[in-house]
Amino acid sequence: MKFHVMTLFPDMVLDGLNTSIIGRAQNEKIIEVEAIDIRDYTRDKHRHVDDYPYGGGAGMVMQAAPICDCYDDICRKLGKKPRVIYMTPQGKLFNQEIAKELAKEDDLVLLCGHYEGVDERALELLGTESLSIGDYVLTGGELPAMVVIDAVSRMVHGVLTNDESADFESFEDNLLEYPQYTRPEVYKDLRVPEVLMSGHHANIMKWRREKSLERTYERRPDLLADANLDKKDIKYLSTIKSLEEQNG
Ligand code: 4F9
Repeated sequence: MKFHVMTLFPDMVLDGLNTSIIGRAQNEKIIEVEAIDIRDYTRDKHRHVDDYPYGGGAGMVMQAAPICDCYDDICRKLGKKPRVIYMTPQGKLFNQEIAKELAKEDDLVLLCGHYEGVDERALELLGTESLSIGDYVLTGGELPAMVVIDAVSRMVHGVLTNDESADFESFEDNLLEYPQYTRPEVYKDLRVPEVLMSGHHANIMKWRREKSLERTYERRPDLLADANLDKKDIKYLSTIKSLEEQNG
């Protein structure tokens, strides 16, 4: 899978994705990240990519032409028109389900804005979809694009090794991850939970499931509405709830 990132700061994007698992996946050619400098597509002799907003107001707006020309060049080289995703707080909230869905694409274009935004006509002409990574404003779309690339890449077959497998993780059943422990057995008087030392696989699985349910209930109860729960899970949750009611 190839990501084509349209940005004013190509080094920021490349530098942030060349380490660890995503760096390895690029070395192994399982994924590719290309960062294209929108400034290379300006026809202005001063290489301007932004201008004052019509109607007045603070800040600058990225012009449509360099963005559209940049996208046309990507399409010409690929011989097709890949989906374009514009990173904006006004977009649909990114989540694991969207990451999985995007991982099916062969090519994906990510548009990173700066300043006060992008001329609306560029978004219209490119038929962009919009994604937000959360309700906050950043200085540009590069970090959100990197977040999306990371989350999508790890859903691409071959990016994670067996050890790193995506199966038993947070959000798989729409539940939070259970707590993890490693050596030593006692650290600053804190013991590893006994069941994890027992070697009893079925008990360990049961304990982990219950911890996941407990955590999700306490920290992210909103997730439970869409969680994959069986009868035992529902029963366990109801015992947590009644314990809570008893203790006030
Ligand atoms: C994009 C914030 C996506 C959150 C882009 C400034 C952004 C953002 N999610 N903030 N430019």
